[in-house]
Amino acid sequence: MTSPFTSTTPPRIKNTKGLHLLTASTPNGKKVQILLEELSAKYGLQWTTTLIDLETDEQKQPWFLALNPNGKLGKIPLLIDNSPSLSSPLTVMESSPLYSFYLIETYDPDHHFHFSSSPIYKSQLFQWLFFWSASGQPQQAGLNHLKRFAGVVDSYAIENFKAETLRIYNVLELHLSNSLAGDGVEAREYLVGEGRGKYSIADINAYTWIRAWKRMTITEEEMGRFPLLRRWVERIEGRPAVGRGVGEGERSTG
Ligand SMILES: N[C@@H](CCC(=O)N[C@@H](CS)C(=O)NCC(=O)O)C(=O)O
Repeated sequence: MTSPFTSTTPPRIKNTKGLHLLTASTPNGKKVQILLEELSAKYGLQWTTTLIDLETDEQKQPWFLALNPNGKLGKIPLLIDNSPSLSSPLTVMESSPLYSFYLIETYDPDHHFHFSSSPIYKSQLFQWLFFWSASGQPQQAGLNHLKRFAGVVDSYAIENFKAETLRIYNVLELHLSNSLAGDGVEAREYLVGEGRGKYSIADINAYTWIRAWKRMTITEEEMGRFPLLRRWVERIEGRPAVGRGVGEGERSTG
């Protein structure tokens, strides 16, 4: 592998040894920040971050595009692993595979935030990860963009994105209720795992988006239809690593 750095890559990024996350204060950035905080709490994992200014299109600068395998599409989050064990710095794009395959496989050997011993739970983990990333995230992101940033009002598109986002919330509510598992079965606390479930990357992946429901124009009345989902948000919010992970600003551990 050749180095992804160019002569204009900022020194803070180029010279960092170990893990360095290029991020911004968005749900996709924060889902990776949360996992790094969780891994730090469990294993003492260390990393640094650089905040990318999306308003000035810093992610479209040639030095950034050279780092991102997604060619001309400058997007955060982007992780650089410049650990001594690698022959040259490795870049990883796309928030959900970034942490589900790379960070988890490499830095969570004890499976605190995933499932490896059971093919059933491993399969369920990927079902809920992909369900959110492929079905929930694009709808909520579309709603957010059209309602808050598009500059034109397209009521049909907005209603469509909102209806689909709420439909996905309803699927999550039904899943958390465990009602399909039979009478008398307790509601789930987390999306995947035995019984009431175990906190995992499937939860983090959806949480950073769903926690922002109000900002993303979902009303109290609409959210009132999903009491279990609201409690799930509060439960995850209560984790100290989550509180640190959703914080603003550059971060450096160790
Ligand atoms: N599917 C990607 C989406 C990444 C994405 O859309 N990132 C946004 C911020 S959350 C971004 O970088 N926007 C800047 C741009 O599109 O120029 C992921 O999950 O990582």
